[in-house]
Amino acid sequence: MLAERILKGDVRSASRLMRWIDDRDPGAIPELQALFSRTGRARIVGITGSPGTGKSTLTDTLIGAYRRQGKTVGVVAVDPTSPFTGGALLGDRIRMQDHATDPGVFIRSLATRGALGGLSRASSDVVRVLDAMGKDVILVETVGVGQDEVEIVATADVSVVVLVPGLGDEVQAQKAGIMEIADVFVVNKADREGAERVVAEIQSMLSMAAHDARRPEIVQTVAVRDEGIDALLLAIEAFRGRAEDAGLLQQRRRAQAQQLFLDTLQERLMQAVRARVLTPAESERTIARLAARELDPLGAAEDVVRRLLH
Ligand SMILES: Nc1nc2c(ncn2[C@@H]2O[C@H](COP(=O)(O)OP(=O)(O)O)[C@@H](O)[C@H]2O)c(=O)[nH]1
Ligand SMILES: [Mg+2]
Repeated sequence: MLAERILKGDVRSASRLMRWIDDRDPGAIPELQALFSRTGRARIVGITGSPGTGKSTLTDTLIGAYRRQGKTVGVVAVDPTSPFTGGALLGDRIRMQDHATDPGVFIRSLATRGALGGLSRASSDVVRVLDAMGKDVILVETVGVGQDEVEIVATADVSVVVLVPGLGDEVQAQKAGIMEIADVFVVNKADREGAERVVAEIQSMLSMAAHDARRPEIVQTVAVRDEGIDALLLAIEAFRGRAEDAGLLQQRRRAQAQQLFLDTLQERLMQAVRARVLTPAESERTIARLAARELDPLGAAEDVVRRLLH
């Protein structure tokens, strides 16, 4: 099994399993099962924000900072804007080349060929492989756009949201989705005009929020010059400490376990349905009858459930 070799530190087996995960190859399932009991140790940090805000540059500098602390690092870079080639990540790969020969660092890009919802699933599966490999810290870089990304970020212990000056009403625009999940705000490109204004906007948004362990810190960085990275590390650690004390971390891990269980159950049930009841031909027939209004969706679903149970 790949899992055994991965647990012994074999990097090529890990790469192989990650490729299976990315391709949604069912061979990955028993391997992930075998690894599961060896996961749950790593600290998972999500980094999200609009394209071009400097997430990869920040990730790169964070890798360096954690390595200086003697920690091993895993990275998952998710880019859904590039479903065909994964080519958008080429720049990231080149940039992170410095770490490519460091055995304490493992970087994986996800091309995310999977179907809807497959993205967050694949990402959390790859995180689990890195965790089982014994990486101390796992950085997950995602573009903050859709529901998938919100779900990916929900698998992290700490979520860092990256904003930059000069994108107009950045804070307002992002408010609906990704802003609520921020544990730490980074205002990157602080070398540019307007960083203070972005900080003020975040502050005014936060003044309406509760003053508890959840209240995020705001850190200004210039990722290209490695400035503010120590402050960012401190903010990440401080949040983790507060979250642990307030029971938030345990609560999150429980929610993640619940999500993982329910997602897996759903997937498994659909497999069983397709294998036993809803063959492709049967599915076609049902859909045609629905389209012709000879059948209603609930009735059709009830029929499938009844036949699955008998
Ligand atoms: N001026 C400035 N440019 C930056 C900074 N951080 C990143 N960049 C540049 O912004 C561009 C996008 O960075 P990248 O890390 O690829 O962003 P991503 O799409 O969020 O991963 C690159 O050209 C970086 O060199 C910064 O702090 N200041
Ligand atoms: Mg990037």
